[in-house]
Amino acid sequence: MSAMIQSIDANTAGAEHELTDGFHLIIDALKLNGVKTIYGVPGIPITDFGRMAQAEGIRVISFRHEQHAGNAAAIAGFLTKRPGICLTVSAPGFLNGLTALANATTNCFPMILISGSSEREIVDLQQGDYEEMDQLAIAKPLCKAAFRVLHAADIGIGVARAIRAAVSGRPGGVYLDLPAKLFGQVMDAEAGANSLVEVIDPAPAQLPAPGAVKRALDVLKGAKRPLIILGKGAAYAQADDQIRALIEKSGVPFLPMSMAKGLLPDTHPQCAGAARSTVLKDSDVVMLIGARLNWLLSHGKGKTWGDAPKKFIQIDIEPKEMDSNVEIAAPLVGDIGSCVSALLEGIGDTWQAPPSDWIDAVNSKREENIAKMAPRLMKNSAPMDFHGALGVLRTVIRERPDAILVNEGANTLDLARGIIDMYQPRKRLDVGTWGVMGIGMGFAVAAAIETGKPVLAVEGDSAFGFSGMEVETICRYNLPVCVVVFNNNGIYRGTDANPTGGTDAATTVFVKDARYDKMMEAFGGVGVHVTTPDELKRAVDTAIDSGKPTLVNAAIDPAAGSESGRIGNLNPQSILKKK
Ligand code: ADP
Ligand code: TZD
Ligand code: MG
Repeated sequence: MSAMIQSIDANTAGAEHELTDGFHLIIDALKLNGVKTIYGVPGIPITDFGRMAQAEGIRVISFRHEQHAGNAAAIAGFLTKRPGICLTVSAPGFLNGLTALANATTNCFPMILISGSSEREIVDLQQGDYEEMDQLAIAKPLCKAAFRVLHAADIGIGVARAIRAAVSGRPGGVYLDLPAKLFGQVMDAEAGANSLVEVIDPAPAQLPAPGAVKRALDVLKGAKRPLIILGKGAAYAQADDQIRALIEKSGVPFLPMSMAKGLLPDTHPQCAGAARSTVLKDSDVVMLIGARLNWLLSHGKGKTWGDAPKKFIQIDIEPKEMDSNVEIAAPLVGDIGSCVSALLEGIGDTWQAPPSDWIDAVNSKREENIAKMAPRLMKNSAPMDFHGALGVLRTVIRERPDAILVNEGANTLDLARGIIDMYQPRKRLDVGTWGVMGIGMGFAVAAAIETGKPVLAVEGDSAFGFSGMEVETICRYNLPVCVVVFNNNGIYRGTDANPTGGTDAATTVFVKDARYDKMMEAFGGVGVHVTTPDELKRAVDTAIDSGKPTLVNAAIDPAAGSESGRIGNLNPQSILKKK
C-alpha cells in the first residue's frame, strides 16, 4: 500500500498533489531498509505511528514495558546482524527503553531506540511540556550514536545514519529522537520519496592487514599449548563455516564463552569447555575471536591464568579493544569473517597440529570433569536440586538442538551454562556482559519471532520476576515459548532468615512455594507445576511439541544454591559482617 495522501495543495489553485507526512516517511524509510518488525509500547506521540506501521505491513509487537521491548530489539539485532528496532513514548517510556539500549551497546548488539519526544521549543526553555525531557542529551553517553530529526525532509538521512551507526564497526545501540511535531509534518510525496536513503553495504567488510595476519600465524605456530577462545562477537559475525574450518584445521582446543556455545557443538572433540580452568591456566598462546578480556575472563591476568607466560592473539573489529587489559602480541583488527578467512588461507598445508601432550592433557581433564558431573545430572529426586533439573533440560536441548535457550538467574544461569550442551550457533541467549537480570521474556519473544524456532527460557525465580508480566505478550502473540522457572523461593537460596528475627522477610527471599505457573494460565497459556526431573522433562517436551505458551514452575530445593552462583567472590566483604 502506498503511504501517500491525496490532497489539494492550496498554492496550486485546486491542482491535485500527492502529499506525504512524517509518519509515512519514517515507515517508508524503515521498510526501504528491510525493517520487518518493531518492538515497542504505544502512547503519545507514537500511537498512530504504530497503527500505521502495522497497516503498512511491518510487524509491530507491543509489550507491557519498554525495557523488554528494548531487550527484544537488541537480541533481534544479535540474531540477524540487522538493527533491531524499539519504539517508545517520551521521557518515562524512553528511560524504560534506555536500559536496554545501554545493555545492547555494552554487549555490541545493534539496535535502534526510536523515541517520540516533546517539542524542542518547550524542552529547551524548560517550560514543562507533557513528558518533557532532553532525551537526546541523556541517551548520548549510553549509546554508540544519537540523532534527532526535526524536518520531514531529513527522515531518510536520519534513519540511514542510525542504521549505519548501529551495524558498522563494533555494533551497538543507537538513539533516534523524533519530536511529536515531526510525525505530522507534510511534504510533497515525490520529494519525500526522493529523500529516502537505502543504506548500501551498512557493515562493510574490514580486511586485516597482511602483515598482521602473518604475525598472528607466527605467534600461533610458536605455541606449545595453544587455545582459541570464541566470544559472542564470533557468534554475531555469522562466519560459522570459516571458524569451524580454522579450528579443525589448526587442531587447537577451543573454549566458547557463554553466548558462543554451539558455534561448534559443545560435544566437539576439540571443545575444552569442560576443562576451562586447565586451559586458561596452562595455555601459552591464546587466540581471542570476538571475545573481550573483561571480567568474564578475569582481565587476562591473575590466578585464573596461572603463572606461565602467555601471548595473546586477538581478532576484533574495534582497534581500541587491543591492549585493554594486557599486551596483545598479535592484534588482528578486522571483521571476523575476513580475519578468519585470511588466517585459513595463510595457514597452508604444512600446518602442524599442537603437541599431543597438550591435547592429551586437555582431553583427560575434560573426560574427568564430565565423568564427575554425570551422576549428579541423573538424580531424579524431590525436591530437585539444580543438577537434577538441568540434567533433563540438557537432554531436551540434545534432542532439539534447533531450539533457542534463553537463560538468566544466578545459580540457574551459571549451572545451566555449564551443564546444557549447545549444538548450533546463536542458540544460547543470556545475561551477557553485564550479567543483567530482566532479559528473559524480551529475548524469548524476539527469539521466537525472528527465528520461528521453539524457545526454552530457563529462569531463576528472581530473574523471571523482572520481565514476568510479558507472559501476557507471549500468550497474545501465541509464541512457542516454554518458560521454566527454577523456583527456589528466592535470590540464590530461599532459606535466609531476617537477622533481627522480626516479621519482615529476609532481603533475598520471596513468597514461599509461589505458583508462577498460574501467571501463564491467567492469560490463556498452559501452566504446569513439577517437583521431579521426570515431571519436568515431560512438561517441557509437551510444551515444545504443542508450541503453546507454557510456564513450568519447577520446585527446586531452597537450600541448593550458593551465594551469587559462581561469582560470589565479587561480593565485597565487611570486616564486621560475621558475628
Ligand atoms: P563475550 O562476552 O562472549 O566474551 P564480548 O562481548 O566480550 O564477548 O566481545 C565481543 C567482541 O566482538 C567485541 O569486542 C566486539 O567488538 C567484537 N565483534 C563484534 N562483531 C564483530 C565482527 N563482526 N568482527 C569482529 N569483531 C566483532
Ligand atoms: N538487578 C539487575 C538488573 N541485575 C542483576 N544482576 C541484579 C539485580 C542482581 N542479581 C544477580 O546478579 S542474580 C539475581 C539478582 C537479583 C537473581 C538471582 O536469583 P534467581 O537465581 O532466583 O534468579 P537463583 O537460581 O536463585 O540463584
Ligand atoms: Mg532463585
